[in-house]
Parts: sequence; C-alpha cells; structure tokens
Amino acid sequence: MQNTPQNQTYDENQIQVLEGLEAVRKRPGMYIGSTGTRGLHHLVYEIVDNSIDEALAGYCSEITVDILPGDVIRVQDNGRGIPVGIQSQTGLPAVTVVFTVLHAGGKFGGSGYKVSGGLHGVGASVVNALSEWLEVQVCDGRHIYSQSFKRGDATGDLEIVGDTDKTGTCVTFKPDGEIFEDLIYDYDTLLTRLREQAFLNAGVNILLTDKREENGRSDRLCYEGGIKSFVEHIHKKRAYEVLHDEVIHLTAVSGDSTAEVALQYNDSYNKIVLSFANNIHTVDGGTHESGFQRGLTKVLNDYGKRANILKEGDKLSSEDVCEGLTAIISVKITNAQFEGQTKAKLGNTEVTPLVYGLMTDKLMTYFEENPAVARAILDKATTAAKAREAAKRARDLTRRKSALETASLPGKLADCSDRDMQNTEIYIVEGDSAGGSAKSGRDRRFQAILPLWGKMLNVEKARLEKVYGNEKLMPVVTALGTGIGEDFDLSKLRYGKVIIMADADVDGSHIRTLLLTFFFRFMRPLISEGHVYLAQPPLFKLSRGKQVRYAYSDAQRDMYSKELSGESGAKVDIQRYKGLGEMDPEQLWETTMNPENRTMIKVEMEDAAAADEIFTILMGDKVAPRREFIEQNAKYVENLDI
Ligand code: TSJ
Repeated sequence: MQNTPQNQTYDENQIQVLEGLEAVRKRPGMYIGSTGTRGLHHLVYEIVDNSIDEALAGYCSEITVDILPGDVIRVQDNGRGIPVGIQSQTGLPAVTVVFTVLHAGGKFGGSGYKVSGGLHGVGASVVNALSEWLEVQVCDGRHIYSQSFKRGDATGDLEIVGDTDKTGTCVTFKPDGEIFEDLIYDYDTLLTRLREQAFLNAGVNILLTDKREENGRSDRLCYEGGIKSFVEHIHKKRAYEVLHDEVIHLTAVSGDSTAEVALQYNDSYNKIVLSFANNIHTVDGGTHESGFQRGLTKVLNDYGKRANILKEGDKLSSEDVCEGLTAIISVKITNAQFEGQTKAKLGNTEVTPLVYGLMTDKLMTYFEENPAVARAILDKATTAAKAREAAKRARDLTRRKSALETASLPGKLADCSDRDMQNTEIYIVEGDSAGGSAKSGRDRRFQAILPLWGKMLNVEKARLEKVYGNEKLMPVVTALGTGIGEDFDLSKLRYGKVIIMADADVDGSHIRTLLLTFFFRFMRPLISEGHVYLAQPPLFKLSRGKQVRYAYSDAQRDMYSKELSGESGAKVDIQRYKGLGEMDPEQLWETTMNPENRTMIKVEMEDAAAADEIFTILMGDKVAPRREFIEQNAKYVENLDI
C-alpha cells in the first residue's frame, strides 16, 4: 500500500498501524487461508518454500523436515544461511527483519532475496506471528547464531551460541494454540505436499521424518525426472494401465517465462490435469490450463486428419481428447496474477499463447517422430468421441422418457416445502432406518431427505450413459435437478446445501467416498461452488441424571466425562453410537440437523480430489496397490474385505 501524507485518511492510518505482526494475529485467515488444519500445515510450507528457493538457486542440497513431539516442526537446510549482517535501514540483523517485519522477505537485501517470481520468502514473519514460540539458528561457516521469539516478538537479540564450519538455516516452531483449532500435524498431508514440491522442482532433495514416536515414518523426496515423475507416480498409485510407455515431456521458454508439460494416457475414462503457476497449485485452472486444453485439441485433430485417422467431418472435442489423460502443467512467470475467490486461478493472458504454442509446436513434432504413440492416443480419443455420441443418444432417450412421466422426482424423496434454494438443504442418507429418523426429525419447511438404497455403480468403470441407468445415483441426479457432465447446470440446483449424512464407520466412509467421487467427476461445480457438506453425527452420548452431552471425538468424550463426573467423581453413562439408526429423530435433529447446534464440514475441492484418488485405489482392478493402500491405512479401513 502506498500512502502519501496528503491523501491519508483516518482509515488508511489505521491500516498502517495494523501492518505489524499484530495484523497477522488479528486476521490469521488473511495470511494463511484458515486457522483449521489447512492453515496449520500451511505454516510448514511457508518455511520450506524458502529452503526450496535456496536449493533452486544452487546453494542447498538437502532439506529436512521433522515433526517433533509436542506439535513442534523443525525445518533445516544446508544453504548459505539467512544473512546475519546489520541492515542499514533498520539497524537490525537481516535475519531478525525476516522474522519480525511483514513481507520482509521480498524487500530485504535488494535483489539478494528476490527469488523466481518474487512470491516466496514472505512467509517467515507470518509463521513467527502465529507461533507460540519460534527459534532460528543460522550457520555461516564460522559461527552459529540463534534468536528466539514468542508470538512474533523477539525475546532477545541475535546471539552467537557456538562455532561451526558448516552453513545453513534451521527453524523450529510450535504453532500457537490460541490461534489454531487443532495442533496435530498429519504426516500424509505434509508428505503429499512436500512430494508435490519435489516433483515441481526437479532435483530438490527433501527428507521428511515423523519423530513423534520411536521408529516413526520417514520419506526421502527427490525426483530427477521432475513433473515427468509426477505423472508416473499418479499412474503407479492408481494402478492405471498406460497406453504408451513414455511420459511425454515438453518445455518452452519465452523471455523470463518458462512452461513445462508432462502427459501420458491410460486406459481409464478419467481426466487428471493438475496445473501450477510458480509452484502454486491452481485448483481452478486459468490461462495456462486453457492454452493446454486448446493446444491439445488442435494437435490431435490436425494430426488425426493428416495421418488419415480422422475422416473428413470427424471432430474431436476437448472432452474426447482428455479421456484417460493425466497431465501436469507447470509455468514459472514473473508477476503472476491469481484470480477468483480462492486466488487459485491464473489470470496472466500472455501464458495462454505460450502454452498453446508449446503444444501445437512441440507435441506435433513429438507425434511426427513417434507415430505409434500418436496412433494409440488418437484411437483412445476417437473411441471416446463415439461413446460421447452414444451417451448423447441415451440421454435424449432418458429425457424424453422422463418428460412423459408426470412425477419425475424420486419416490423416496421427502421434499421440503420452501422452493427457494437459498434456504433449502437436502440430506442424502444411506439406509432406510436412518432415512426414517431423518424424515421424522427434520424441519420439513427447508430440509429434504433422500434415502439411498441398492448397490452403488462403480463410477470408475462407468461412462456417463451408465450413470443414467443407475438406480442408486439417478434419484440423486433428479432430486438435485442440475443434470450431469456436459449438461450440468448449476442454476437448476434445487437445494443450496447438499449434505451427505453417513455413519462414522467404514461403510459410512465408503458411501462418502463414492458420493464425493461421483460429484467430483460428474457435477464438479457443485463442490467448487461450495454446495456440498458432510454432516457430523456425534460418536458418544454422555449422561449423568438429566444432564446430557454429545461428543464428536474421543477427546471431547473425555472432556465431557470429566466435566459431568465433577469433583466427586460421580458415574457418567457413556453410550457409543454405532450408527445413525440408533438415534431417535429428536436426537438426530438436536445433534446433527439443527442449524443452531450442528457442526458440518464443507467439502473443498482438495477433499473431493482425495476421495477420487482413494476411490480409484479401492475400486481398481489391480490387487497390489489396493492391498498396499489398505495396509498403510489399516486403521481407517479396518474391516474392509479384500
Ligand atoms: F525465512 C525462513 F525463515 F523461512 C527460512 C529461510 C527458513 C529456512 C528453513 C531456511 C531459509 C533459508 C534462507 N535458507 N536459505 C536461505 N538463504 C538466504 O536467505 C540467503 C542467503 C544468502 C544470500 C546472498 O545473496 O548471499 C541470499 C539469500 C536469500
């Protein structure tokens, strides 16, 4: 923000005052997205980004990330060490400025700290402000320097605490329990994100270790193949059969910008395209993704015609060329513009022609040099085009049929009376008994209930036309009113909130995964626009006489148990709910459906993408990765048959 004294208003003065680290503690969400689990993990990425930049600059060969006991994180690298020299403007050591001045990273030391894209190195002070305590150690080849902070404030000056011939930086911090709802780090969340960064920055070497218990897990993340390895990893994990052996890898440079694409086709119907700008995952796509999409469609059509694989008049749509495609798009540009509500969509218009040109030029050359690969891909795309035609015919038929039937809403739907989707919600409930309780317990003015029954279609193997015939999914489709796939129309949505209500057990998690996968693949805007929620039924009922508490976790159960038993240690009755069916309608309303009391989880795109991945592994043909997955996740999928 640039303020000149003349136009400074009261408000602007206030903003300036707020620009210290207090601003970060006051509005943490503005700086790290949320104070939930996501924000907690974000702290680690902010720190690690700095070490990755040091590695990309060529000064650091190893980054270690340790999860320590007591919710503590340590990140260490063997780079040059954050400069410790005194800065003339502030009179403070540069490292102190990095941790105490907001956005210091981008500014301090002139070009020295300015990194590719200028996006990184800004987060250390934010992490510091949101940590109960933080300690930084810098080795400069002569001395070990150390400084400590509490909630963003230095508790002492930078001091020499020893001698060394090594160089590097080590930051240890404990996130602040006053800021974050939950302080527990999830190893797999960190692993997934650090691995993604290792793919995006070929050759960077990260060692992640869980030191919270003896013999904790540890993974080394280092991929010389970069995003090519990313595609291989996805295919291996999902056990997809690939249609050509080699991952196609294309790069282009234009001025300060670089674009890089890796792609490979498999025999599934799934499209997995992940795009990144300056190593930031652009979940909502943007100019790089549209350049890719248009370029790919153009090349396949042009090559297909030239090689006489496509006949005159045949045209592959952009959906056809994406069936069974896994692709990573990574661009590195200066002045990246992120748009949209979540700032996860790339807006720089110059990037579209860069990526489009990369595809039409380099992919065309690749096809000319590898005609067998081109042939395999075109066969896949033409089959998809034929299936699309067939699906359209089936769809038209279904539409005509349902137009003839008078009541097209599913018979089991207990609809609500309000017709304004701003107010309404639909509960999708597995099983008739839970459905019955929900129907009696609900507020029928704005809550609709749809019980699901019958066997679920295996979405993995299904093209759209199968969904239209499926007895379990069709009621969901008709109740929501939006249509699916190409026909999806969010403006037709009949309920503002779509709430999945399932038991907190293995079967419940299965149905959640299935439904989320279905929404993710066939009704994606439903998720990206924030309409999908997971109901959170309680796990325990605690009572002592007339006093009743409902607990949604083991920790909460223990807390309420103490509270109810009081000083005298009176007996508290604890009932464990095995399923929604065990609750009577009033209890279900009070604990899970009443907007005044309930807690619900809003499903984010990342959650749905994760469900999609789990789904593939659980439903896939190949036994090996499925067994591996279940072994690794045994505690979550205890009694699943294989
Ligand atoms: F900032 C931080 F605290 F988040 C952090 C920074 C955390 C960790 C674990 C490492 C780092 C970091 C910073 N590692 N390496 C560096 N490098 C520099 O700050 C540095 C050193 C020397 C020069 C130079 O021009 O001589 C430039 C830079 C950017």
